[in-house]
Amino acid sequence: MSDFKPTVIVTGGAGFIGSALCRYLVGGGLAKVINVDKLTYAANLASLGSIEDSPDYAFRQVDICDGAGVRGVFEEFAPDGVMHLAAESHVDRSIDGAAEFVETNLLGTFQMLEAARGYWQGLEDGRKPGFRFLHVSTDEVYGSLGADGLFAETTAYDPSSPYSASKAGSDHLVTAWHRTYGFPAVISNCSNNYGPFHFPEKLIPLMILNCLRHRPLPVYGKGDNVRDWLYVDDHAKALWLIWSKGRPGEKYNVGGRNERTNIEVVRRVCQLMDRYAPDPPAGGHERLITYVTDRPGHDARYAIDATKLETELGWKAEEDFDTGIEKTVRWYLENQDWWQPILDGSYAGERLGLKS
Ligand code: NAD
Ligand code: TDX
Repeated sequence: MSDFKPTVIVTGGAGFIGSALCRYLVGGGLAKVINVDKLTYAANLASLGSIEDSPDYAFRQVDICDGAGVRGVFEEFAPDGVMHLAAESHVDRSIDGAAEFVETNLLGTFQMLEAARGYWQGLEDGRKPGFRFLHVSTDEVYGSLGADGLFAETTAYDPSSPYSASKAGSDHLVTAWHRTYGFPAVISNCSNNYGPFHFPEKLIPLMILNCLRHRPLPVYGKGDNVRDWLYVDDHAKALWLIWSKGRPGEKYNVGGRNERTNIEVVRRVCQLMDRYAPDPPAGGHERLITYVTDRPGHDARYAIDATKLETELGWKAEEDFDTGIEKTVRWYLENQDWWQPILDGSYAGERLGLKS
């Protein structure tokens, strides 16, 4: 059985984390992947160029809110499980307009659960016990930490933004489907990811690309909010472990033990840009740092206790922040053909999240 290669539906596989997961699963020969993605502004099929011709990879453009469309994918591919990542993911956009967050994150997750449950119930006895549904969620469901402490799997939910509230609601649906129907679902809650192929509305790629364009680096508030940074490929490995070895009904926190204040992150990006893309006549990149109006409802600090994942499933982050951020900056410098079309099209770097 060790040669068994499961067939897995990955939703949101054209996004940042989903594409890293598809590359890991297909490139590593771990699974056959069906990427189910609506292709919103955040999607980019160019992130999948390295695997798009593989016989172990297929793509279907389907909205997860479309129950019939989702059921059709189950019928066509008869998968061994689901890794559900499709979501509206950007906190600032959820402040400007929450409707798509409620639709995709809550109602879309409901449609995925119902389609998967119906399919799972109809599976023959030999395949039924192995079926798994991994719901990929965020540490933002736990709300904000003070100066001390870490989020554990037992921490009470206390979401602050429309985004995190919609993710919290989706987590509750998944838990209910396990408790009520015995549906073999597992949940992961991860901290901030970073790395290649990250959409430039997010802090780290926005700072790199603004440095390149000599634009201000907008730091919200005082820059003292803390995030716990995880390199995206370490997250992909964690997700595979949780899908293949995690216990149904359980939650697993995923985090890199790499807490940084936002201003520390921005300064580090500036230092790396000074090294790899210096511009002596203009001066060091830190000159571009600009403090701007804070994000409404801005959580002060996130930090994950990943002990359960480390001890139960043997996961460990391989990248620390210093090595990961250097790789990331260099990737953006070497891959203008990936990000330039985004800046020319769907997102040019404007401030989001201030509409009320
Ligand atoms: P992303 O915004 O980069 O990608 C999301 C993908 O989902 C896109 O390809 C988009 O087209 C697709 N999608 C959106 N709505 C859809 C719909 N209705 N039907 C089908 N596809 C749809 O997001 P990401 O950063 O890769 O995050 C992936 C998942 O991981 C999300 O569930 C997010 O909540 C979670 N997460 C993200 C982070 C992070 O730091 N980025 C951290 C923890 C958890
Ligand atoms: O221009 C900026 N300036 C700034 O100071 C941006 C875009 C962000 N920030 C701050 C806000 C946050 O404290 O940087 C921090 C990181 O911001 P984002 O990149 O927007 O990420 P965050 O809001 O922390 O959420 C991310 O991690 C958790 C993902 O977008 C979520 O999908 C995930 O659940």
